[in-house]
Amino acid sequence: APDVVCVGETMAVLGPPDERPLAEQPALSLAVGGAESNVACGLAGLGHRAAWLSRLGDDPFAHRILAELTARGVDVSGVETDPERPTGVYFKDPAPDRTRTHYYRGGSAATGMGPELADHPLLRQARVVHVSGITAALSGSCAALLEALLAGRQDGERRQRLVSFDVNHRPALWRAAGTEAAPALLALARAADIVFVGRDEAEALWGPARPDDIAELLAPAPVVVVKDAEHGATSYAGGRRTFVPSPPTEVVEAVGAGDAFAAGYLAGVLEDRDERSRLRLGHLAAGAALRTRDDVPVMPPRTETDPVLSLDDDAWA
Ligand code: KDG
Repeated sequence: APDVVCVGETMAVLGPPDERPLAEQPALSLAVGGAESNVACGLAGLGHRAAWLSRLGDDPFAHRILAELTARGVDVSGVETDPERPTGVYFKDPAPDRTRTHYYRGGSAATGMGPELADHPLLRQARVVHVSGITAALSGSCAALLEALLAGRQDGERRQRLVSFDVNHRPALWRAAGTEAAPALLALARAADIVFVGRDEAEALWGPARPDDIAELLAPAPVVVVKDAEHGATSYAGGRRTFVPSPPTEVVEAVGAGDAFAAGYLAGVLEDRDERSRLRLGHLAAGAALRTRDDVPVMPPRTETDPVLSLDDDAWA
C-alpha cells in the first residue's frame, strides 16, 4: 500500500523547448503536469511509495499521463476514467520574469471528482494525504472533496493520517470560478496538518508579509512551512521555528519547484527526520526542478542527498 496518496488534477502540458514566447514557437512538446502528481513523482523518485488519485478522460492525453506517472514509479491504480469528459490541457508561455500558464481545463474529467473519493480504499492505509488549493477552484464537487479530506475529519482520523496542503493559489482558476480565493484557502489551510505556502503568495492572499505572521495566521495547523524563493524556507512545528536558506542554483524554469519542495519535505516526514533535514530535502528536490523545463524533475539520488543532511549549517549554504 502507498504511504502517500496525492489527490488532484493532472494535465497534458504543451510547452516550448526554449524561452521564446509561445506565439513565436514553431512546435511544442508534450509533457505531463499537475501539482499533486508532481509531488507523487518526487516522492517516488526519493524512494517512497506514492499513489495519485484522480480522474482522466478516455483520450490520448490520459494514456500519456498514466504511462508517464507509471514510469516514474507512481501507483495509478485508483485513477478513474470518465469517457464523457476530456483530460485537461495547459500551455506554457515563457516570459522574462516567469512562465505563464494557459489552462484548457474547464469541464475536464477531473472537475467531476467529488467528496465520495474521500472514502477511497487507497486513502485508508496512507500515512499522508497530499492535496492543494488548486482543487478548491476546479468545481463545486472538487471543493467538497477537499472539505471532506480536510475539514470533515474526526479526531481519530486526524491522528491516523496526516493531511498535507499546498496553498497553490492560481488566480486564473478563481476568477473563472467567480469565487473568493482568500477565505476559502485560509479555511482549508487551517484545517490541514502540514501547510506549504509561498511568502509572496500568502502576502497577496491574506496580507501578512513576514513568515512569523503568516505562521500565526495559519496557526491552527500544527506544521506550517513558509517558502521564500531564493532566500530560504521556514518551518513552524511544535512551537519551534527552523529556517534553512536556499542553496544557490541555476534557474531554467520555476514551474514545479514548489511541488518538488513539498515532496522533499514530506520524504523527511516519512523518514522521521528533524525539521532541518526536512527543509534541506525540500530545497534539494526544488533545486532539481528549478534546473529543468519539465514540471516533474528527476530527483537527485539518495546517495547524493543523504550525506548533505548531516552537514554543519555553514557547509550547507
Ligand atoms: O505546480 C506546478 C503546477 O502548477 C503545474 O504542474 C500545473 O497543476 C498545475 C496547475 O494547476 O497549475
